[in-house]
Formats: sequence, structure tokens, C-alpha cells
Amino acid sequence: MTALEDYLRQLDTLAAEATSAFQSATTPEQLEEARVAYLGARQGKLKAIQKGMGQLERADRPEAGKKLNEVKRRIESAFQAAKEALGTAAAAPATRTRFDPTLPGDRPRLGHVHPITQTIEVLKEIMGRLGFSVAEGPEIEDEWHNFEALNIPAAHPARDPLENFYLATAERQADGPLLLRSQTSTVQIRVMEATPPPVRIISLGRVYRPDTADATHYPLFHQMEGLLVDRHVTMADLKSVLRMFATSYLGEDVHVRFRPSFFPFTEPSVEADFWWNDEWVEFGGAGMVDPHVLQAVGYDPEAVSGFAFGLGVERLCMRRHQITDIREFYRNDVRFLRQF
Ligand code: FA5
Repeated sequence: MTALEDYLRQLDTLAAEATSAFQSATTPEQLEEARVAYLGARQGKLKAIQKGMGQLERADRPEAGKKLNEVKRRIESAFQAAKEALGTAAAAPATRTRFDPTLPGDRPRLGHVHPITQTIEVLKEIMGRLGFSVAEGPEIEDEWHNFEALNIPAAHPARDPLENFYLATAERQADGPLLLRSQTSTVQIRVMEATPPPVRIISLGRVYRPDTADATHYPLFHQMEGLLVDRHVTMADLKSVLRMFATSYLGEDVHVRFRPSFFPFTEPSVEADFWWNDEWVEFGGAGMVDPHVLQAVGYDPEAVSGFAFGLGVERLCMRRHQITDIREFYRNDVRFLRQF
């Protein structure tokens, strides 16, 4: 091997060594060490070989110089490539874990109170201002409270098993049939049985009827019952309380209409309607408590009189919020529920 051949081989070996040293560096510090070792201006291995060129024949030097420059470029670009590879690898995890405190946080999705429950709270508040306190009653009822005491005799169509959700339970045999209450008027009876007059209560809760669901009916819905019994209570009191309630809840411009009707437990009876979307919509029934009912709970119909009403909570909420389909309340679609 001539001195020139040996020199060129040394250069190739150096390039291969340097490349592998750069590639095996795993930190910027190691890479820098390797750079100094091979490319360092004073102690670098390339520099040492360059100095050795003086030992070659003058005629061989141009070829050796050309190879030297080429190897220098190869080593430099190997260094650049290793540096970039290390930079991306180092930058990647940093981006993933970087925490920017100025960005808005991820808001946890909180649930909120169902629109019907919200409505119930508002109704309690309005009626509370009119002096009505809140009474509660069970959703599973006996026939006495749901029908009998309300002057609804056994043969009445409202007691048809197909019109009600009767329960088939052990108690059925013992205490007579039980059913899911079909109206909150049951609470009138429970309150009057337990309290001497005067009474002034509302009761809000679920009622159940096997009605076919449509835009204004649902088999489960809510009613607000009202009952006021005292001396000298008249129909004028009933009408003014319902009007005051309607304007408080629905606004001063609401039109309310009282339409003659019939309920076995009130006499006279009315249906209350409000004007909505170019038609009258019924929102509840009402009337003067029938003397038979007062007697059934042990009140003296000669001494006291009273009025009662039962309003559909869903329909009130629908009118206030311009909801046109009652089924929306029970679909459990958060896109609907979130709006309230
Ligand atoms: C009654 O339930 C009587 N208890 C009301 C009453 C109380 C009269 C006190 C006199 C004295 P009615 O069946 O009309 O009445 O129902 C009252 C209201 O409940 C209706 O006006 C309507 O707003 C609502 N309602 C009735 N059925 C449904 C249903 N399937 N879905 C939604 N709301 C209903």
C-alpha cells in the first residue's frame, strides 16, 4: 500500500468512526464531546490527519486534499443529522408535557336541575308569596284518597282500571286496591283529614295516567294542587288567586279564561285556560270544594267553604319557555335540557 493509499484509507475510517460516534450520542453533551473529538479546530482527529498531509509526496497532495475536504463535509453533515435527530427526540416529549397556565381550562361538565324541578321551585315561591304552604302526599294511593273521599263513586268512569295504574301487590288484598295517584287532589283529603280549618296549601308532585303521549299529554306528569278552606271563601277568591298566579308566572299580558266544567269534588267547577299560539290551552281544573268532600273529612260545610285547583306543571313550563312538545322533558336529550 502506498503512503497515499494509506492516507485515503485513514480518512475513510475516520469518517465512519465519526458518523457512528455522532449517532450513538444520546444527549447534546455527548454529541458536543464527539464533535470536539473529530472536528475540533485544535485537538480534533480530522485536524491531526490534515497535519499528516505534509508527510506525503508533493504530487500526491492535491488528491489527498480533495479527499480530505470531502471527508470533512461528510463528517460535518453526519454531525448535523445527529444534532437534528437529537433535537426532535428531545423536543417531542417536552411538547407533550408542556403546561400552559394561560390557556382556558377544560370545564368539567356539571349536571343541573331538570326544568320541571326548576318550575316547581318557582311555583312554590310564587304561591308562598300568596300565603300557601307546601304539603306532601304519597304517589301510591288507596281508592279512598284518590276517589271515594273526592266524591268519585265506584261506578264512575274515572275509576276504570283501564284509566289508571293499579298495583298488583300483597296489600291489595289486605287494604283494598292501591294505585299510582292520577291527580294531586288526594293531598286535599290527606291535609283536611289531618288539619282543622283554615287551610291554605299547595302540593306539587307526580301523577300517573295511562294517556297516550302526544305534544300535550304524557303518562307521567306533574300537578300543582291548591286548597284554601276558611270562612266566607268565594269563587271570586279562586279566580283572583289563579289570575295573580298566572300573571306572576307567565307575565302581565297573559290571557286567562275560566270555562264552566265538572269535577265530582268541586261545585261549581271550571277549567282554566290560557291563550297561547292563537288558541286556548287548558292548564288546570278548579272549583269550590263540594260540601260532600268537606263532610267526608269532618269539616262543617255550614261553617267553612273553600276552593281548590289542580294545574298541569308541564303545560305551565311549556307556555313560559315556548316549548311545544311535552315529550321533550322526558327524552333525556341533554341538548334540550341544557337550555334551562
Ligand atoms: C284534574 O286532575 C283535577 N284533579 C283538577 C282539579 C283540582 C279540579 C282541584 C278541581 C279542583 P284534569 O284531569 O283536567 O283535572 O287535569 C288537570 C291538568 O293536568 C290539565 O289541565 C293539564 O294541564 C294536566 N294534565 C292532565 N292530563 C295530562 C297529561 N296526560 N299530560 C300532561 N298534563 C296533563
